[in-house]
Amino acid sequence: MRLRLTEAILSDNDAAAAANREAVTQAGITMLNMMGSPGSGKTSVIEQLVSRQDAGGFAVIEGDIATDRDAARVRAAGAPAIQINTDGACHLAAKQVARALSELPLQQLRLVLIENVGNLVCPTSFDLGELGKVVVTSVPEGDEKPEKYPGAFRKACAVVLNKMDLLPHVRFDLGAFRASCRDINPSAPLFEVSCQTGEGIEELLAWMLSLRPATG
Ligand SMILES: Nc1nc2c(ncn2[C@@H]2O[C@H](COP(=O)(O)OP(=O)(O)OP(=O)(O)O)[C@@H](O)[C@H]2O)c(=O)[nH]1
Ligand SMILES: [Mg+2]
Repeated sequence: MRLRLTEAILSDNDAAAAANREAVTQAGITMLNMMGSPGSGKTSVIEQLVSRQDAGGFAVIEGDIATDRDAARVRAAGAPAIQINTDGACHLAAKQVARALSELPLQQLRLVLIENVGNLVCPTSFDLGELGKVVVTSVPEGDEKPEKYPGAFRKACAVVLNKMDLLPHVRFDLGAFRASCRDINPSAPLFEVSCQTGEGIEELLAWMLSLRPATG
């Protein structure tokens, strides 16, 4: 019974995700789903990306359990942002993203970033209609995260390792982290960045802008 309910929820979500994918693809938009633990730096990375975009055409969909703090940060950095509050749910659902997309001027956009609820497990199972999922993890979380949360890393189209500025201060084996990422998901590029120093952000931005909606 429980299994059937889970399947029904996922298939309902998949239908809404397919409609989202169709809408953004038609509009020529690349939509990425950023997921990672609370505090890994998802909003900080988005702020950095937004503040470096010259041509415009960015929008952000913010998912949080409560508050609109992250959307306010993104707007202050220079991009429109729609906040979704999940009221306790540990991940965004495709229907929530559909509502947010309906509030955005899709024809004027080229990149939509979704910040999922801070969580390295639940968002992995829910398609939102994105081109790909980007895992954001950070140096103080530890180098073993790819091995401990393989589902998230396996499904990712890219991995962002944030807070590289903290490397001299934290026990973190960068070689081991790189090797785990390669083992678990050899095709996902790894971006080593710092929102404190700006290291790696230009490369991440260039990669995102190089993606084409239909190639997913
Ligand atoms: N030293 C350092 N601190 C960072 C960096 N990026 C983010 N932080 C700090 O990490 C904390 C969490 O950053 P957020 O961007 O709010 O993290 P988040 O993943 O969006 O968090 P949730 O939305 O709660 O899941 C903040 O205090 C940031 O200033 C970085 O590159 N280096
Ligand atoms: Mg955030």
